[in-house]
Amino acid sequence: ENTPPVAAREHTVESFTREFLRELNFSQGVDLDRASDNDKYLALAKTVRHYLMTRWLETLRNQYTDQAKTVAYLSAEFLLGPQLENSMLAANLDSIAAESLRGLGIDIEELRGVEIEPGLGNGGLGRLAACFIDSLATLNVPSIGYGIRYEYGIFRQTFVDGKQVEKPDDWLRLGSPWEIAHPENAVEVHFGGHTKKAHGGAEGARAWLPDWHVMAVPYNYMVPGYRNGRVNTLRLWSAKATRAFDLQIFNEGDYEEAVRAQTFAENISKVIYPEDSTPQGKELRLQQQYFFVAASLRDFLTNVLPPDYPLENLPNRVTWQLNDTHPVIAVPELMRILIDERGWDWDKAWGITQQVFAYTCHTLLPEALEVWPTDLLGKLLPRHLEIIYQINDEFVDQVRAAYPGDELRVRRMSIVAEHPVRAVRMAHLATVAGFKVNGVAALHSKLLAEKLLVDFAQMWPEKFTNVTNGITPRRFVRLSNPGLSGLITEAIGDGWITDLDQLSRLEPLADDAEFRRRFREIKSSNKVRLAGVLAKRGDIELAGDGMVDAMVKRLHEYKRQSLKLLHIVSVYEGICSGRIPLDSVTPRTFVFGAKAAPGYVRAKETIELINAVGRTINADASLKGRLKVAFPANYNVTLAEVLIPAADLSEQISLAGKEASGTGNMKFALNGALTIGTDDGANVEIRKLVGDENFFLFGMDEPAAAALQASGYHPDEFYESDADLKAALDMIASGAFTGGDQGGAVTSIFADLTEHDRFMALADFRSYLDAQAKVEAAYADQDAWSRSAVLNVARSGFFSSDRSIRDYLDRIWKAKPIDQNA
Ligand code: 26Q
Repeated sequence: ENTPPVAAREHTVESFTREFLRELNFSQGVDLDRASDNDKYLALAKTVRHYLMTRWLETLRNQYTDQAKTVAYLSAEFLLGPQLENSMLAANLDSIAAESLRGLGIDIEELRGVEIEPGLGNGGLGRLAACFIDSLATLNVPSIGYGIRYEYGIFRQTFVDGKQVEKPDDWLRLGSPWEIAHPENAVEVHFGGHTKKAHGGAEGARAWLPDWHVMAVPYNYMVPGYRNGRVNTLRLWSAKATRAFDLQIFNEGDYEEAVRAQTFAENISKVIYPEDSTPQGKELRLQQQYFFVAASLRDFLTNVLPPDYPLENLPNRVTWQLNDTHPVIAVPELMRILIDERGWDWDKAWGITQQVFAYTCHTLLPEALEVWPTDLLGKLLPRHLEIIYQINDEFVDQVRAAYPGDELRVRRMSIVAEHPVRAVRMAHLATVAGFKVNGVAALHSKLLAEKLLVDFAQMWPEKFTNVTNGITPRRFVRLSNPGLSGLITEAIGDGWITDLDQLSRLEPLADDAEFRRRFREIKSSNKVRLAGVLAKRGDIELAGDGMVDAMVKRLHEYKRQSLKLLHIVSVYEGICSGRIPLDSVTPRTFVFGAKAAPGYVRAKETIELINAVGRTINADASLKGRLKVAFPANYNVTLAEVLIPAADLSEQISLAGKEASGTGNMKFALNGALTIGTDDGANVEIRKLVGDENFFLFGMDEPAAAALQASGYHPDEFYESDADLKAALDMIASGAFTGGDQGGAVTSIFADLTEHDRFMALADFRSYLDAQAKVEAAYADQDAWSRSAVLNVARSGFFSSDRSIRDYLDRIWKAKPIDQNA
């Protein structure tokens, strides 16, 4: 390997043990024989943290001297997952720590079980941010992540009678050893009030007289590169009331009111919004966005840049990457700083602003685009609204100049919408201000430029680019699949961990019977590991040594968990009615993992129905255990790490043109699952790379789906004309899974699918069933299946987030890794 194993060089099992015991005694205040698992976990975490700290301080010191361009990744979500193992791996302490603890009679596995993962994200977007900061550090790119330290992460999902019930995620209850608070560096963030003409200052400068403010307290997290000595920073902000909290209306010297005011301020970082598709225009959400963005910009300009840095040169020192529109209020915030605080004129400020922001879009659903009513925006951030209006005035003039007389186009493109209420379209603002706009997979970027943002792409074709998402191979292969990692390393060395294209060297081994046998052996021990975890969580069983067929992702209609359900019901109905001989059915466990947004009724009904079908199938002795449905509650990063390595089949079945990319699809392929999927998002690229013969494609492609939608889609025609589909839907409607109950979720889902079916599950049903038949046939030949699985691994190196980050560097950031040897 070319990178020096930093920690291993400097530390021994003995020194590690000494440090661990010192932490136990002097930080936890307990003796080893009295220590709880939590004490031991915290002592271990702090020991590991110490090792990384030196490197962190070094990285921070270099930040000033290097004068390098920094990538500031602004994201309302970072779905980090458990930290202990990843930190040990990065620091090259994993084997030292294991040996040290073994020597003390401690089971390190037990301690890992104590860790509560920080669930500071909803799903794909938040996890992508976490993968990206891992890759940035590993690639030696000076960078900093900025986000929110939610006191409550994504809710903990429980099931009561098969229905989702949300519980607060009190992830900080035992303290987090991975964060370091810096209250002394707190930043004031202002809200409300009004503006007036500034005395002096530049033309157009205004004074903002806010009427309340909160403190933003930074909490730093270490982001270690993989064994390269770099430790970057993730800075998450927590809201704290000022001691003299001066919200006018609460300022009457009333103690109870004062405490209430404090609570009000601290609510800003209290809880993550669990909606991830149909954003509600809630004031608190806007407060969160401005809160972390204002603090982050201030922090960067005053703490990361050298004192008195000339902001004319800002584009040489930073790109602020906007992770979706959530941080877009940064655009008027920078304008405000430059004009009102630094006295710049408008054109100069806009010239710089347009060079430092780039925007990543993560959706194709128009209803998922953020729009803020100007009433609300003006009340909370009056100066920012003025600036947005002015940006829009100039922009609209530009459109008129480019397309004389095309007022419809002007209306379509305007940053400010007039209907149904006057509101700011954040995606338009981001596109106008950003110097680049990227989608997250090839198809998505194409559709962005041809559909969602077509007017903008016509006006500024050079602004639009693609960066296909990726995942970190450190967490999602090396850590989560030690068996496969060992096999790969034995075959090709361990260079793949930081250079995933090297997996292509496994290709010849797909034809090696012994290699395939060992691959299968690993898959099956990963299933045993999964079965153990599921058993511990409840009475969920796997179907013997059968196929593990997994669909894990947020619950959304466009992702079509309902189509998966129709398949399961159809197989079950076929067995019950004698159409399908039980012996012909491949033993298989359908695994679901999915949280529904608490207010998303249809999604919750779908969960209820999946659980109802699962309960029925799992209890039906006539199936002889050949079919099982496992729906463990609370799918999260921790569970993903045991589930994905055990999967044979990856379900990626969204309606074509709706899933921007998907990243779970990549994790499965890299762990040797075959995909059954539509021609959507990154599936398109996966299929191209792994080959048609190693991928089960089905369903309409995007043009076909768009055409069917446009011609008038009638799901009842599919229901009436396909006997199997009808039988499956009728079985659901009959109450067969709900103890005879034909109301509630049953009626509602049946009616929706047969009457509306917005995402055309019924239209793709037959094709999906045919593809599932091919899956069954292919799985029957285990040797051929494992050949395909190995080829999936060998050909998926492209999906490393290291490659994504290199693409961002080349296409967008124009920043360079620091040359370590320089
Ligand atoms: C916005 C405003 C108010 C409240 C919530 C939100 C909000 C929060 C989260 C909106 C969207 C999200 C998350 C979106 C998301 O996860 N998108 C996914 O991003 C992945 C990474 O690019 C893609 O792979 C997925 O295709 C895409 O669905």
